[in-house]
Amino acid sequence: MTAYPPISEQLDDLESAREEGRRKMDWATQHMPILEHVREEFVDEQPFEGERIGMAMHVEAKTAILVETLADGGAEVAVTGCNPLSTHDDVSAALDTHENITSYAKRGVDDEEYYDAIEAVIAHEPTVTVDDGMDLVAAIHEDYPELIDGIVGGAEETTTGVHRLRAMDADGALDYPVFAVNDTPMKRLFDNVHGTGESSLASIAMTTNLSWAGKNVVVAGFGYCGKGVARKAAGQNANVIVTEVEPRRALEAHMEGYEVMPMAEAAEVGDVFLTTTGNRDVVVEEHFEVMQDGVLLANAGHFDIEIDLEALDDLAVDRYEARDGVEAYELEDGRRLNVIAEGRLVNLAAPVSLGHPVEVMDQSFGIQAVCVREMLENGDQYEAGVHDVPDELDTEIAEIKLEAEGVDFDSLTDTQRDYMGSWDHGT
Ligand code: RBV
Repeated sequence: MTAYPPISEQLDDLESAREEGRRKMDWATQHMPILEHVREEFVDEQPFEGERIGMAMHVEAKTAILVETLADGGAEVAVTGCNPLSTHDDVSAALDTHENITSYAKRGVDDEEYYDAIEAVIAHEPTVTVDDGMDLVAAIHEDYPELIDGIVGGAEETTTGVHRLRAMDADGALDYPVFAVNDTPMKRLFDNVHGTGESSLASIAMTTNLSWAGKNVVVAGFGYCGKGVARKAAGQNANVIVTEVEPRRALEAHMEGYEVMPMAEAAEVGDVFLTTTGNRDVVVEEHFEVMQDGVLLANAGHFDIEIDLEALDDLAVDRYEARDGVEAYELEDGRRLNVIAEGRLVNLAAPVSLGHPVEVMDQSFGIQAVCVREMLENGDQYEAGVHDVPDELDTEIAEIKLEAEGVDFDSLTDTQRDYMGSWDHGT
């Protein structure tokens, strides 16, 4: 195995990086009541004593609070990034001061360093994995299958990761149990919708200093993320156009009042293109050929495969950095197509990006934390494969959040509960 160094051995001004990273984490934690609640429980009960948790996630302030929460529960945690551009080095360095945590995450790594860092995490021989995008699970299965016997289970954060895991499971190739954290209501309805919507639009606005008002914003894909982006863009007075391949989703977008059309048509009229499909080749050469001068191209899906940048590069006669985080591709006829954050997920990978808002990540990471607890308490009840998160864990997190927000809500009476459970009542 490689001897890839932790972040603390890679930075020049380590002390000030750690200080700044800690400051970001202090801010985040003030707005993360769920993790604070869970952390108190973990500190008291030490549920992870003797366990080793391997993580590949977007290492910034909110993720750092999850990492610390797990470490404070007694685990030894090794963490790295899940995207070459989303790490905040200062936060990574601050994490690396914790006696139970080793952080290998660094911003701007190339492919080789990215995978070396994943291997460095694997070298800790994790008993639990926490992934965002499934790169850790994939690397363990492909290159270190001998470790699988020692792994109790894992948890996966995002749509793309769960999609990959389900494909792996269908092939009979997934050899330990993994919770599909992404698929819970507490994740999907908030993180995917509000989180992606708000943070993608905010990152694009901050990166370009341009307005949404009056723009034709083309949203590719009307899943949970696309719905959020479309709704927030409409809320900023954009004219939203949706492209879809699934008839019911296309109809849903239509009934929500958005324009729905094929990408070939949208390409001609769009001012901003934002992909959220999780699939490859969504915006390709035939679309570049008809786009207007000055369009913005950005991706909010997990991987940088939705916009065909190779084809765009082939078409371009010139390429230059128009602003921090904006690469202009100039075509033969003089049109400039502006790609934001190298087509990587824009809410985390642009230089100014901060990821999803703190409040939604508190929810997502609250579920991650109780999933790790569940896996270690009851791992023997879960066979190899993808598992839905038990609903009572999801409701537990919702209740903690509602209490923190001071929101009261009703509960069923016994009569109502009986009624809902019976079938012999008609007109
Ligand atoms: N995401 N993490 C952040 N730490 O700031 N922002 C978004 C953060 C997660 C989100 O849960 C989504 O499913 C995943 O990133 C996509 O890689």
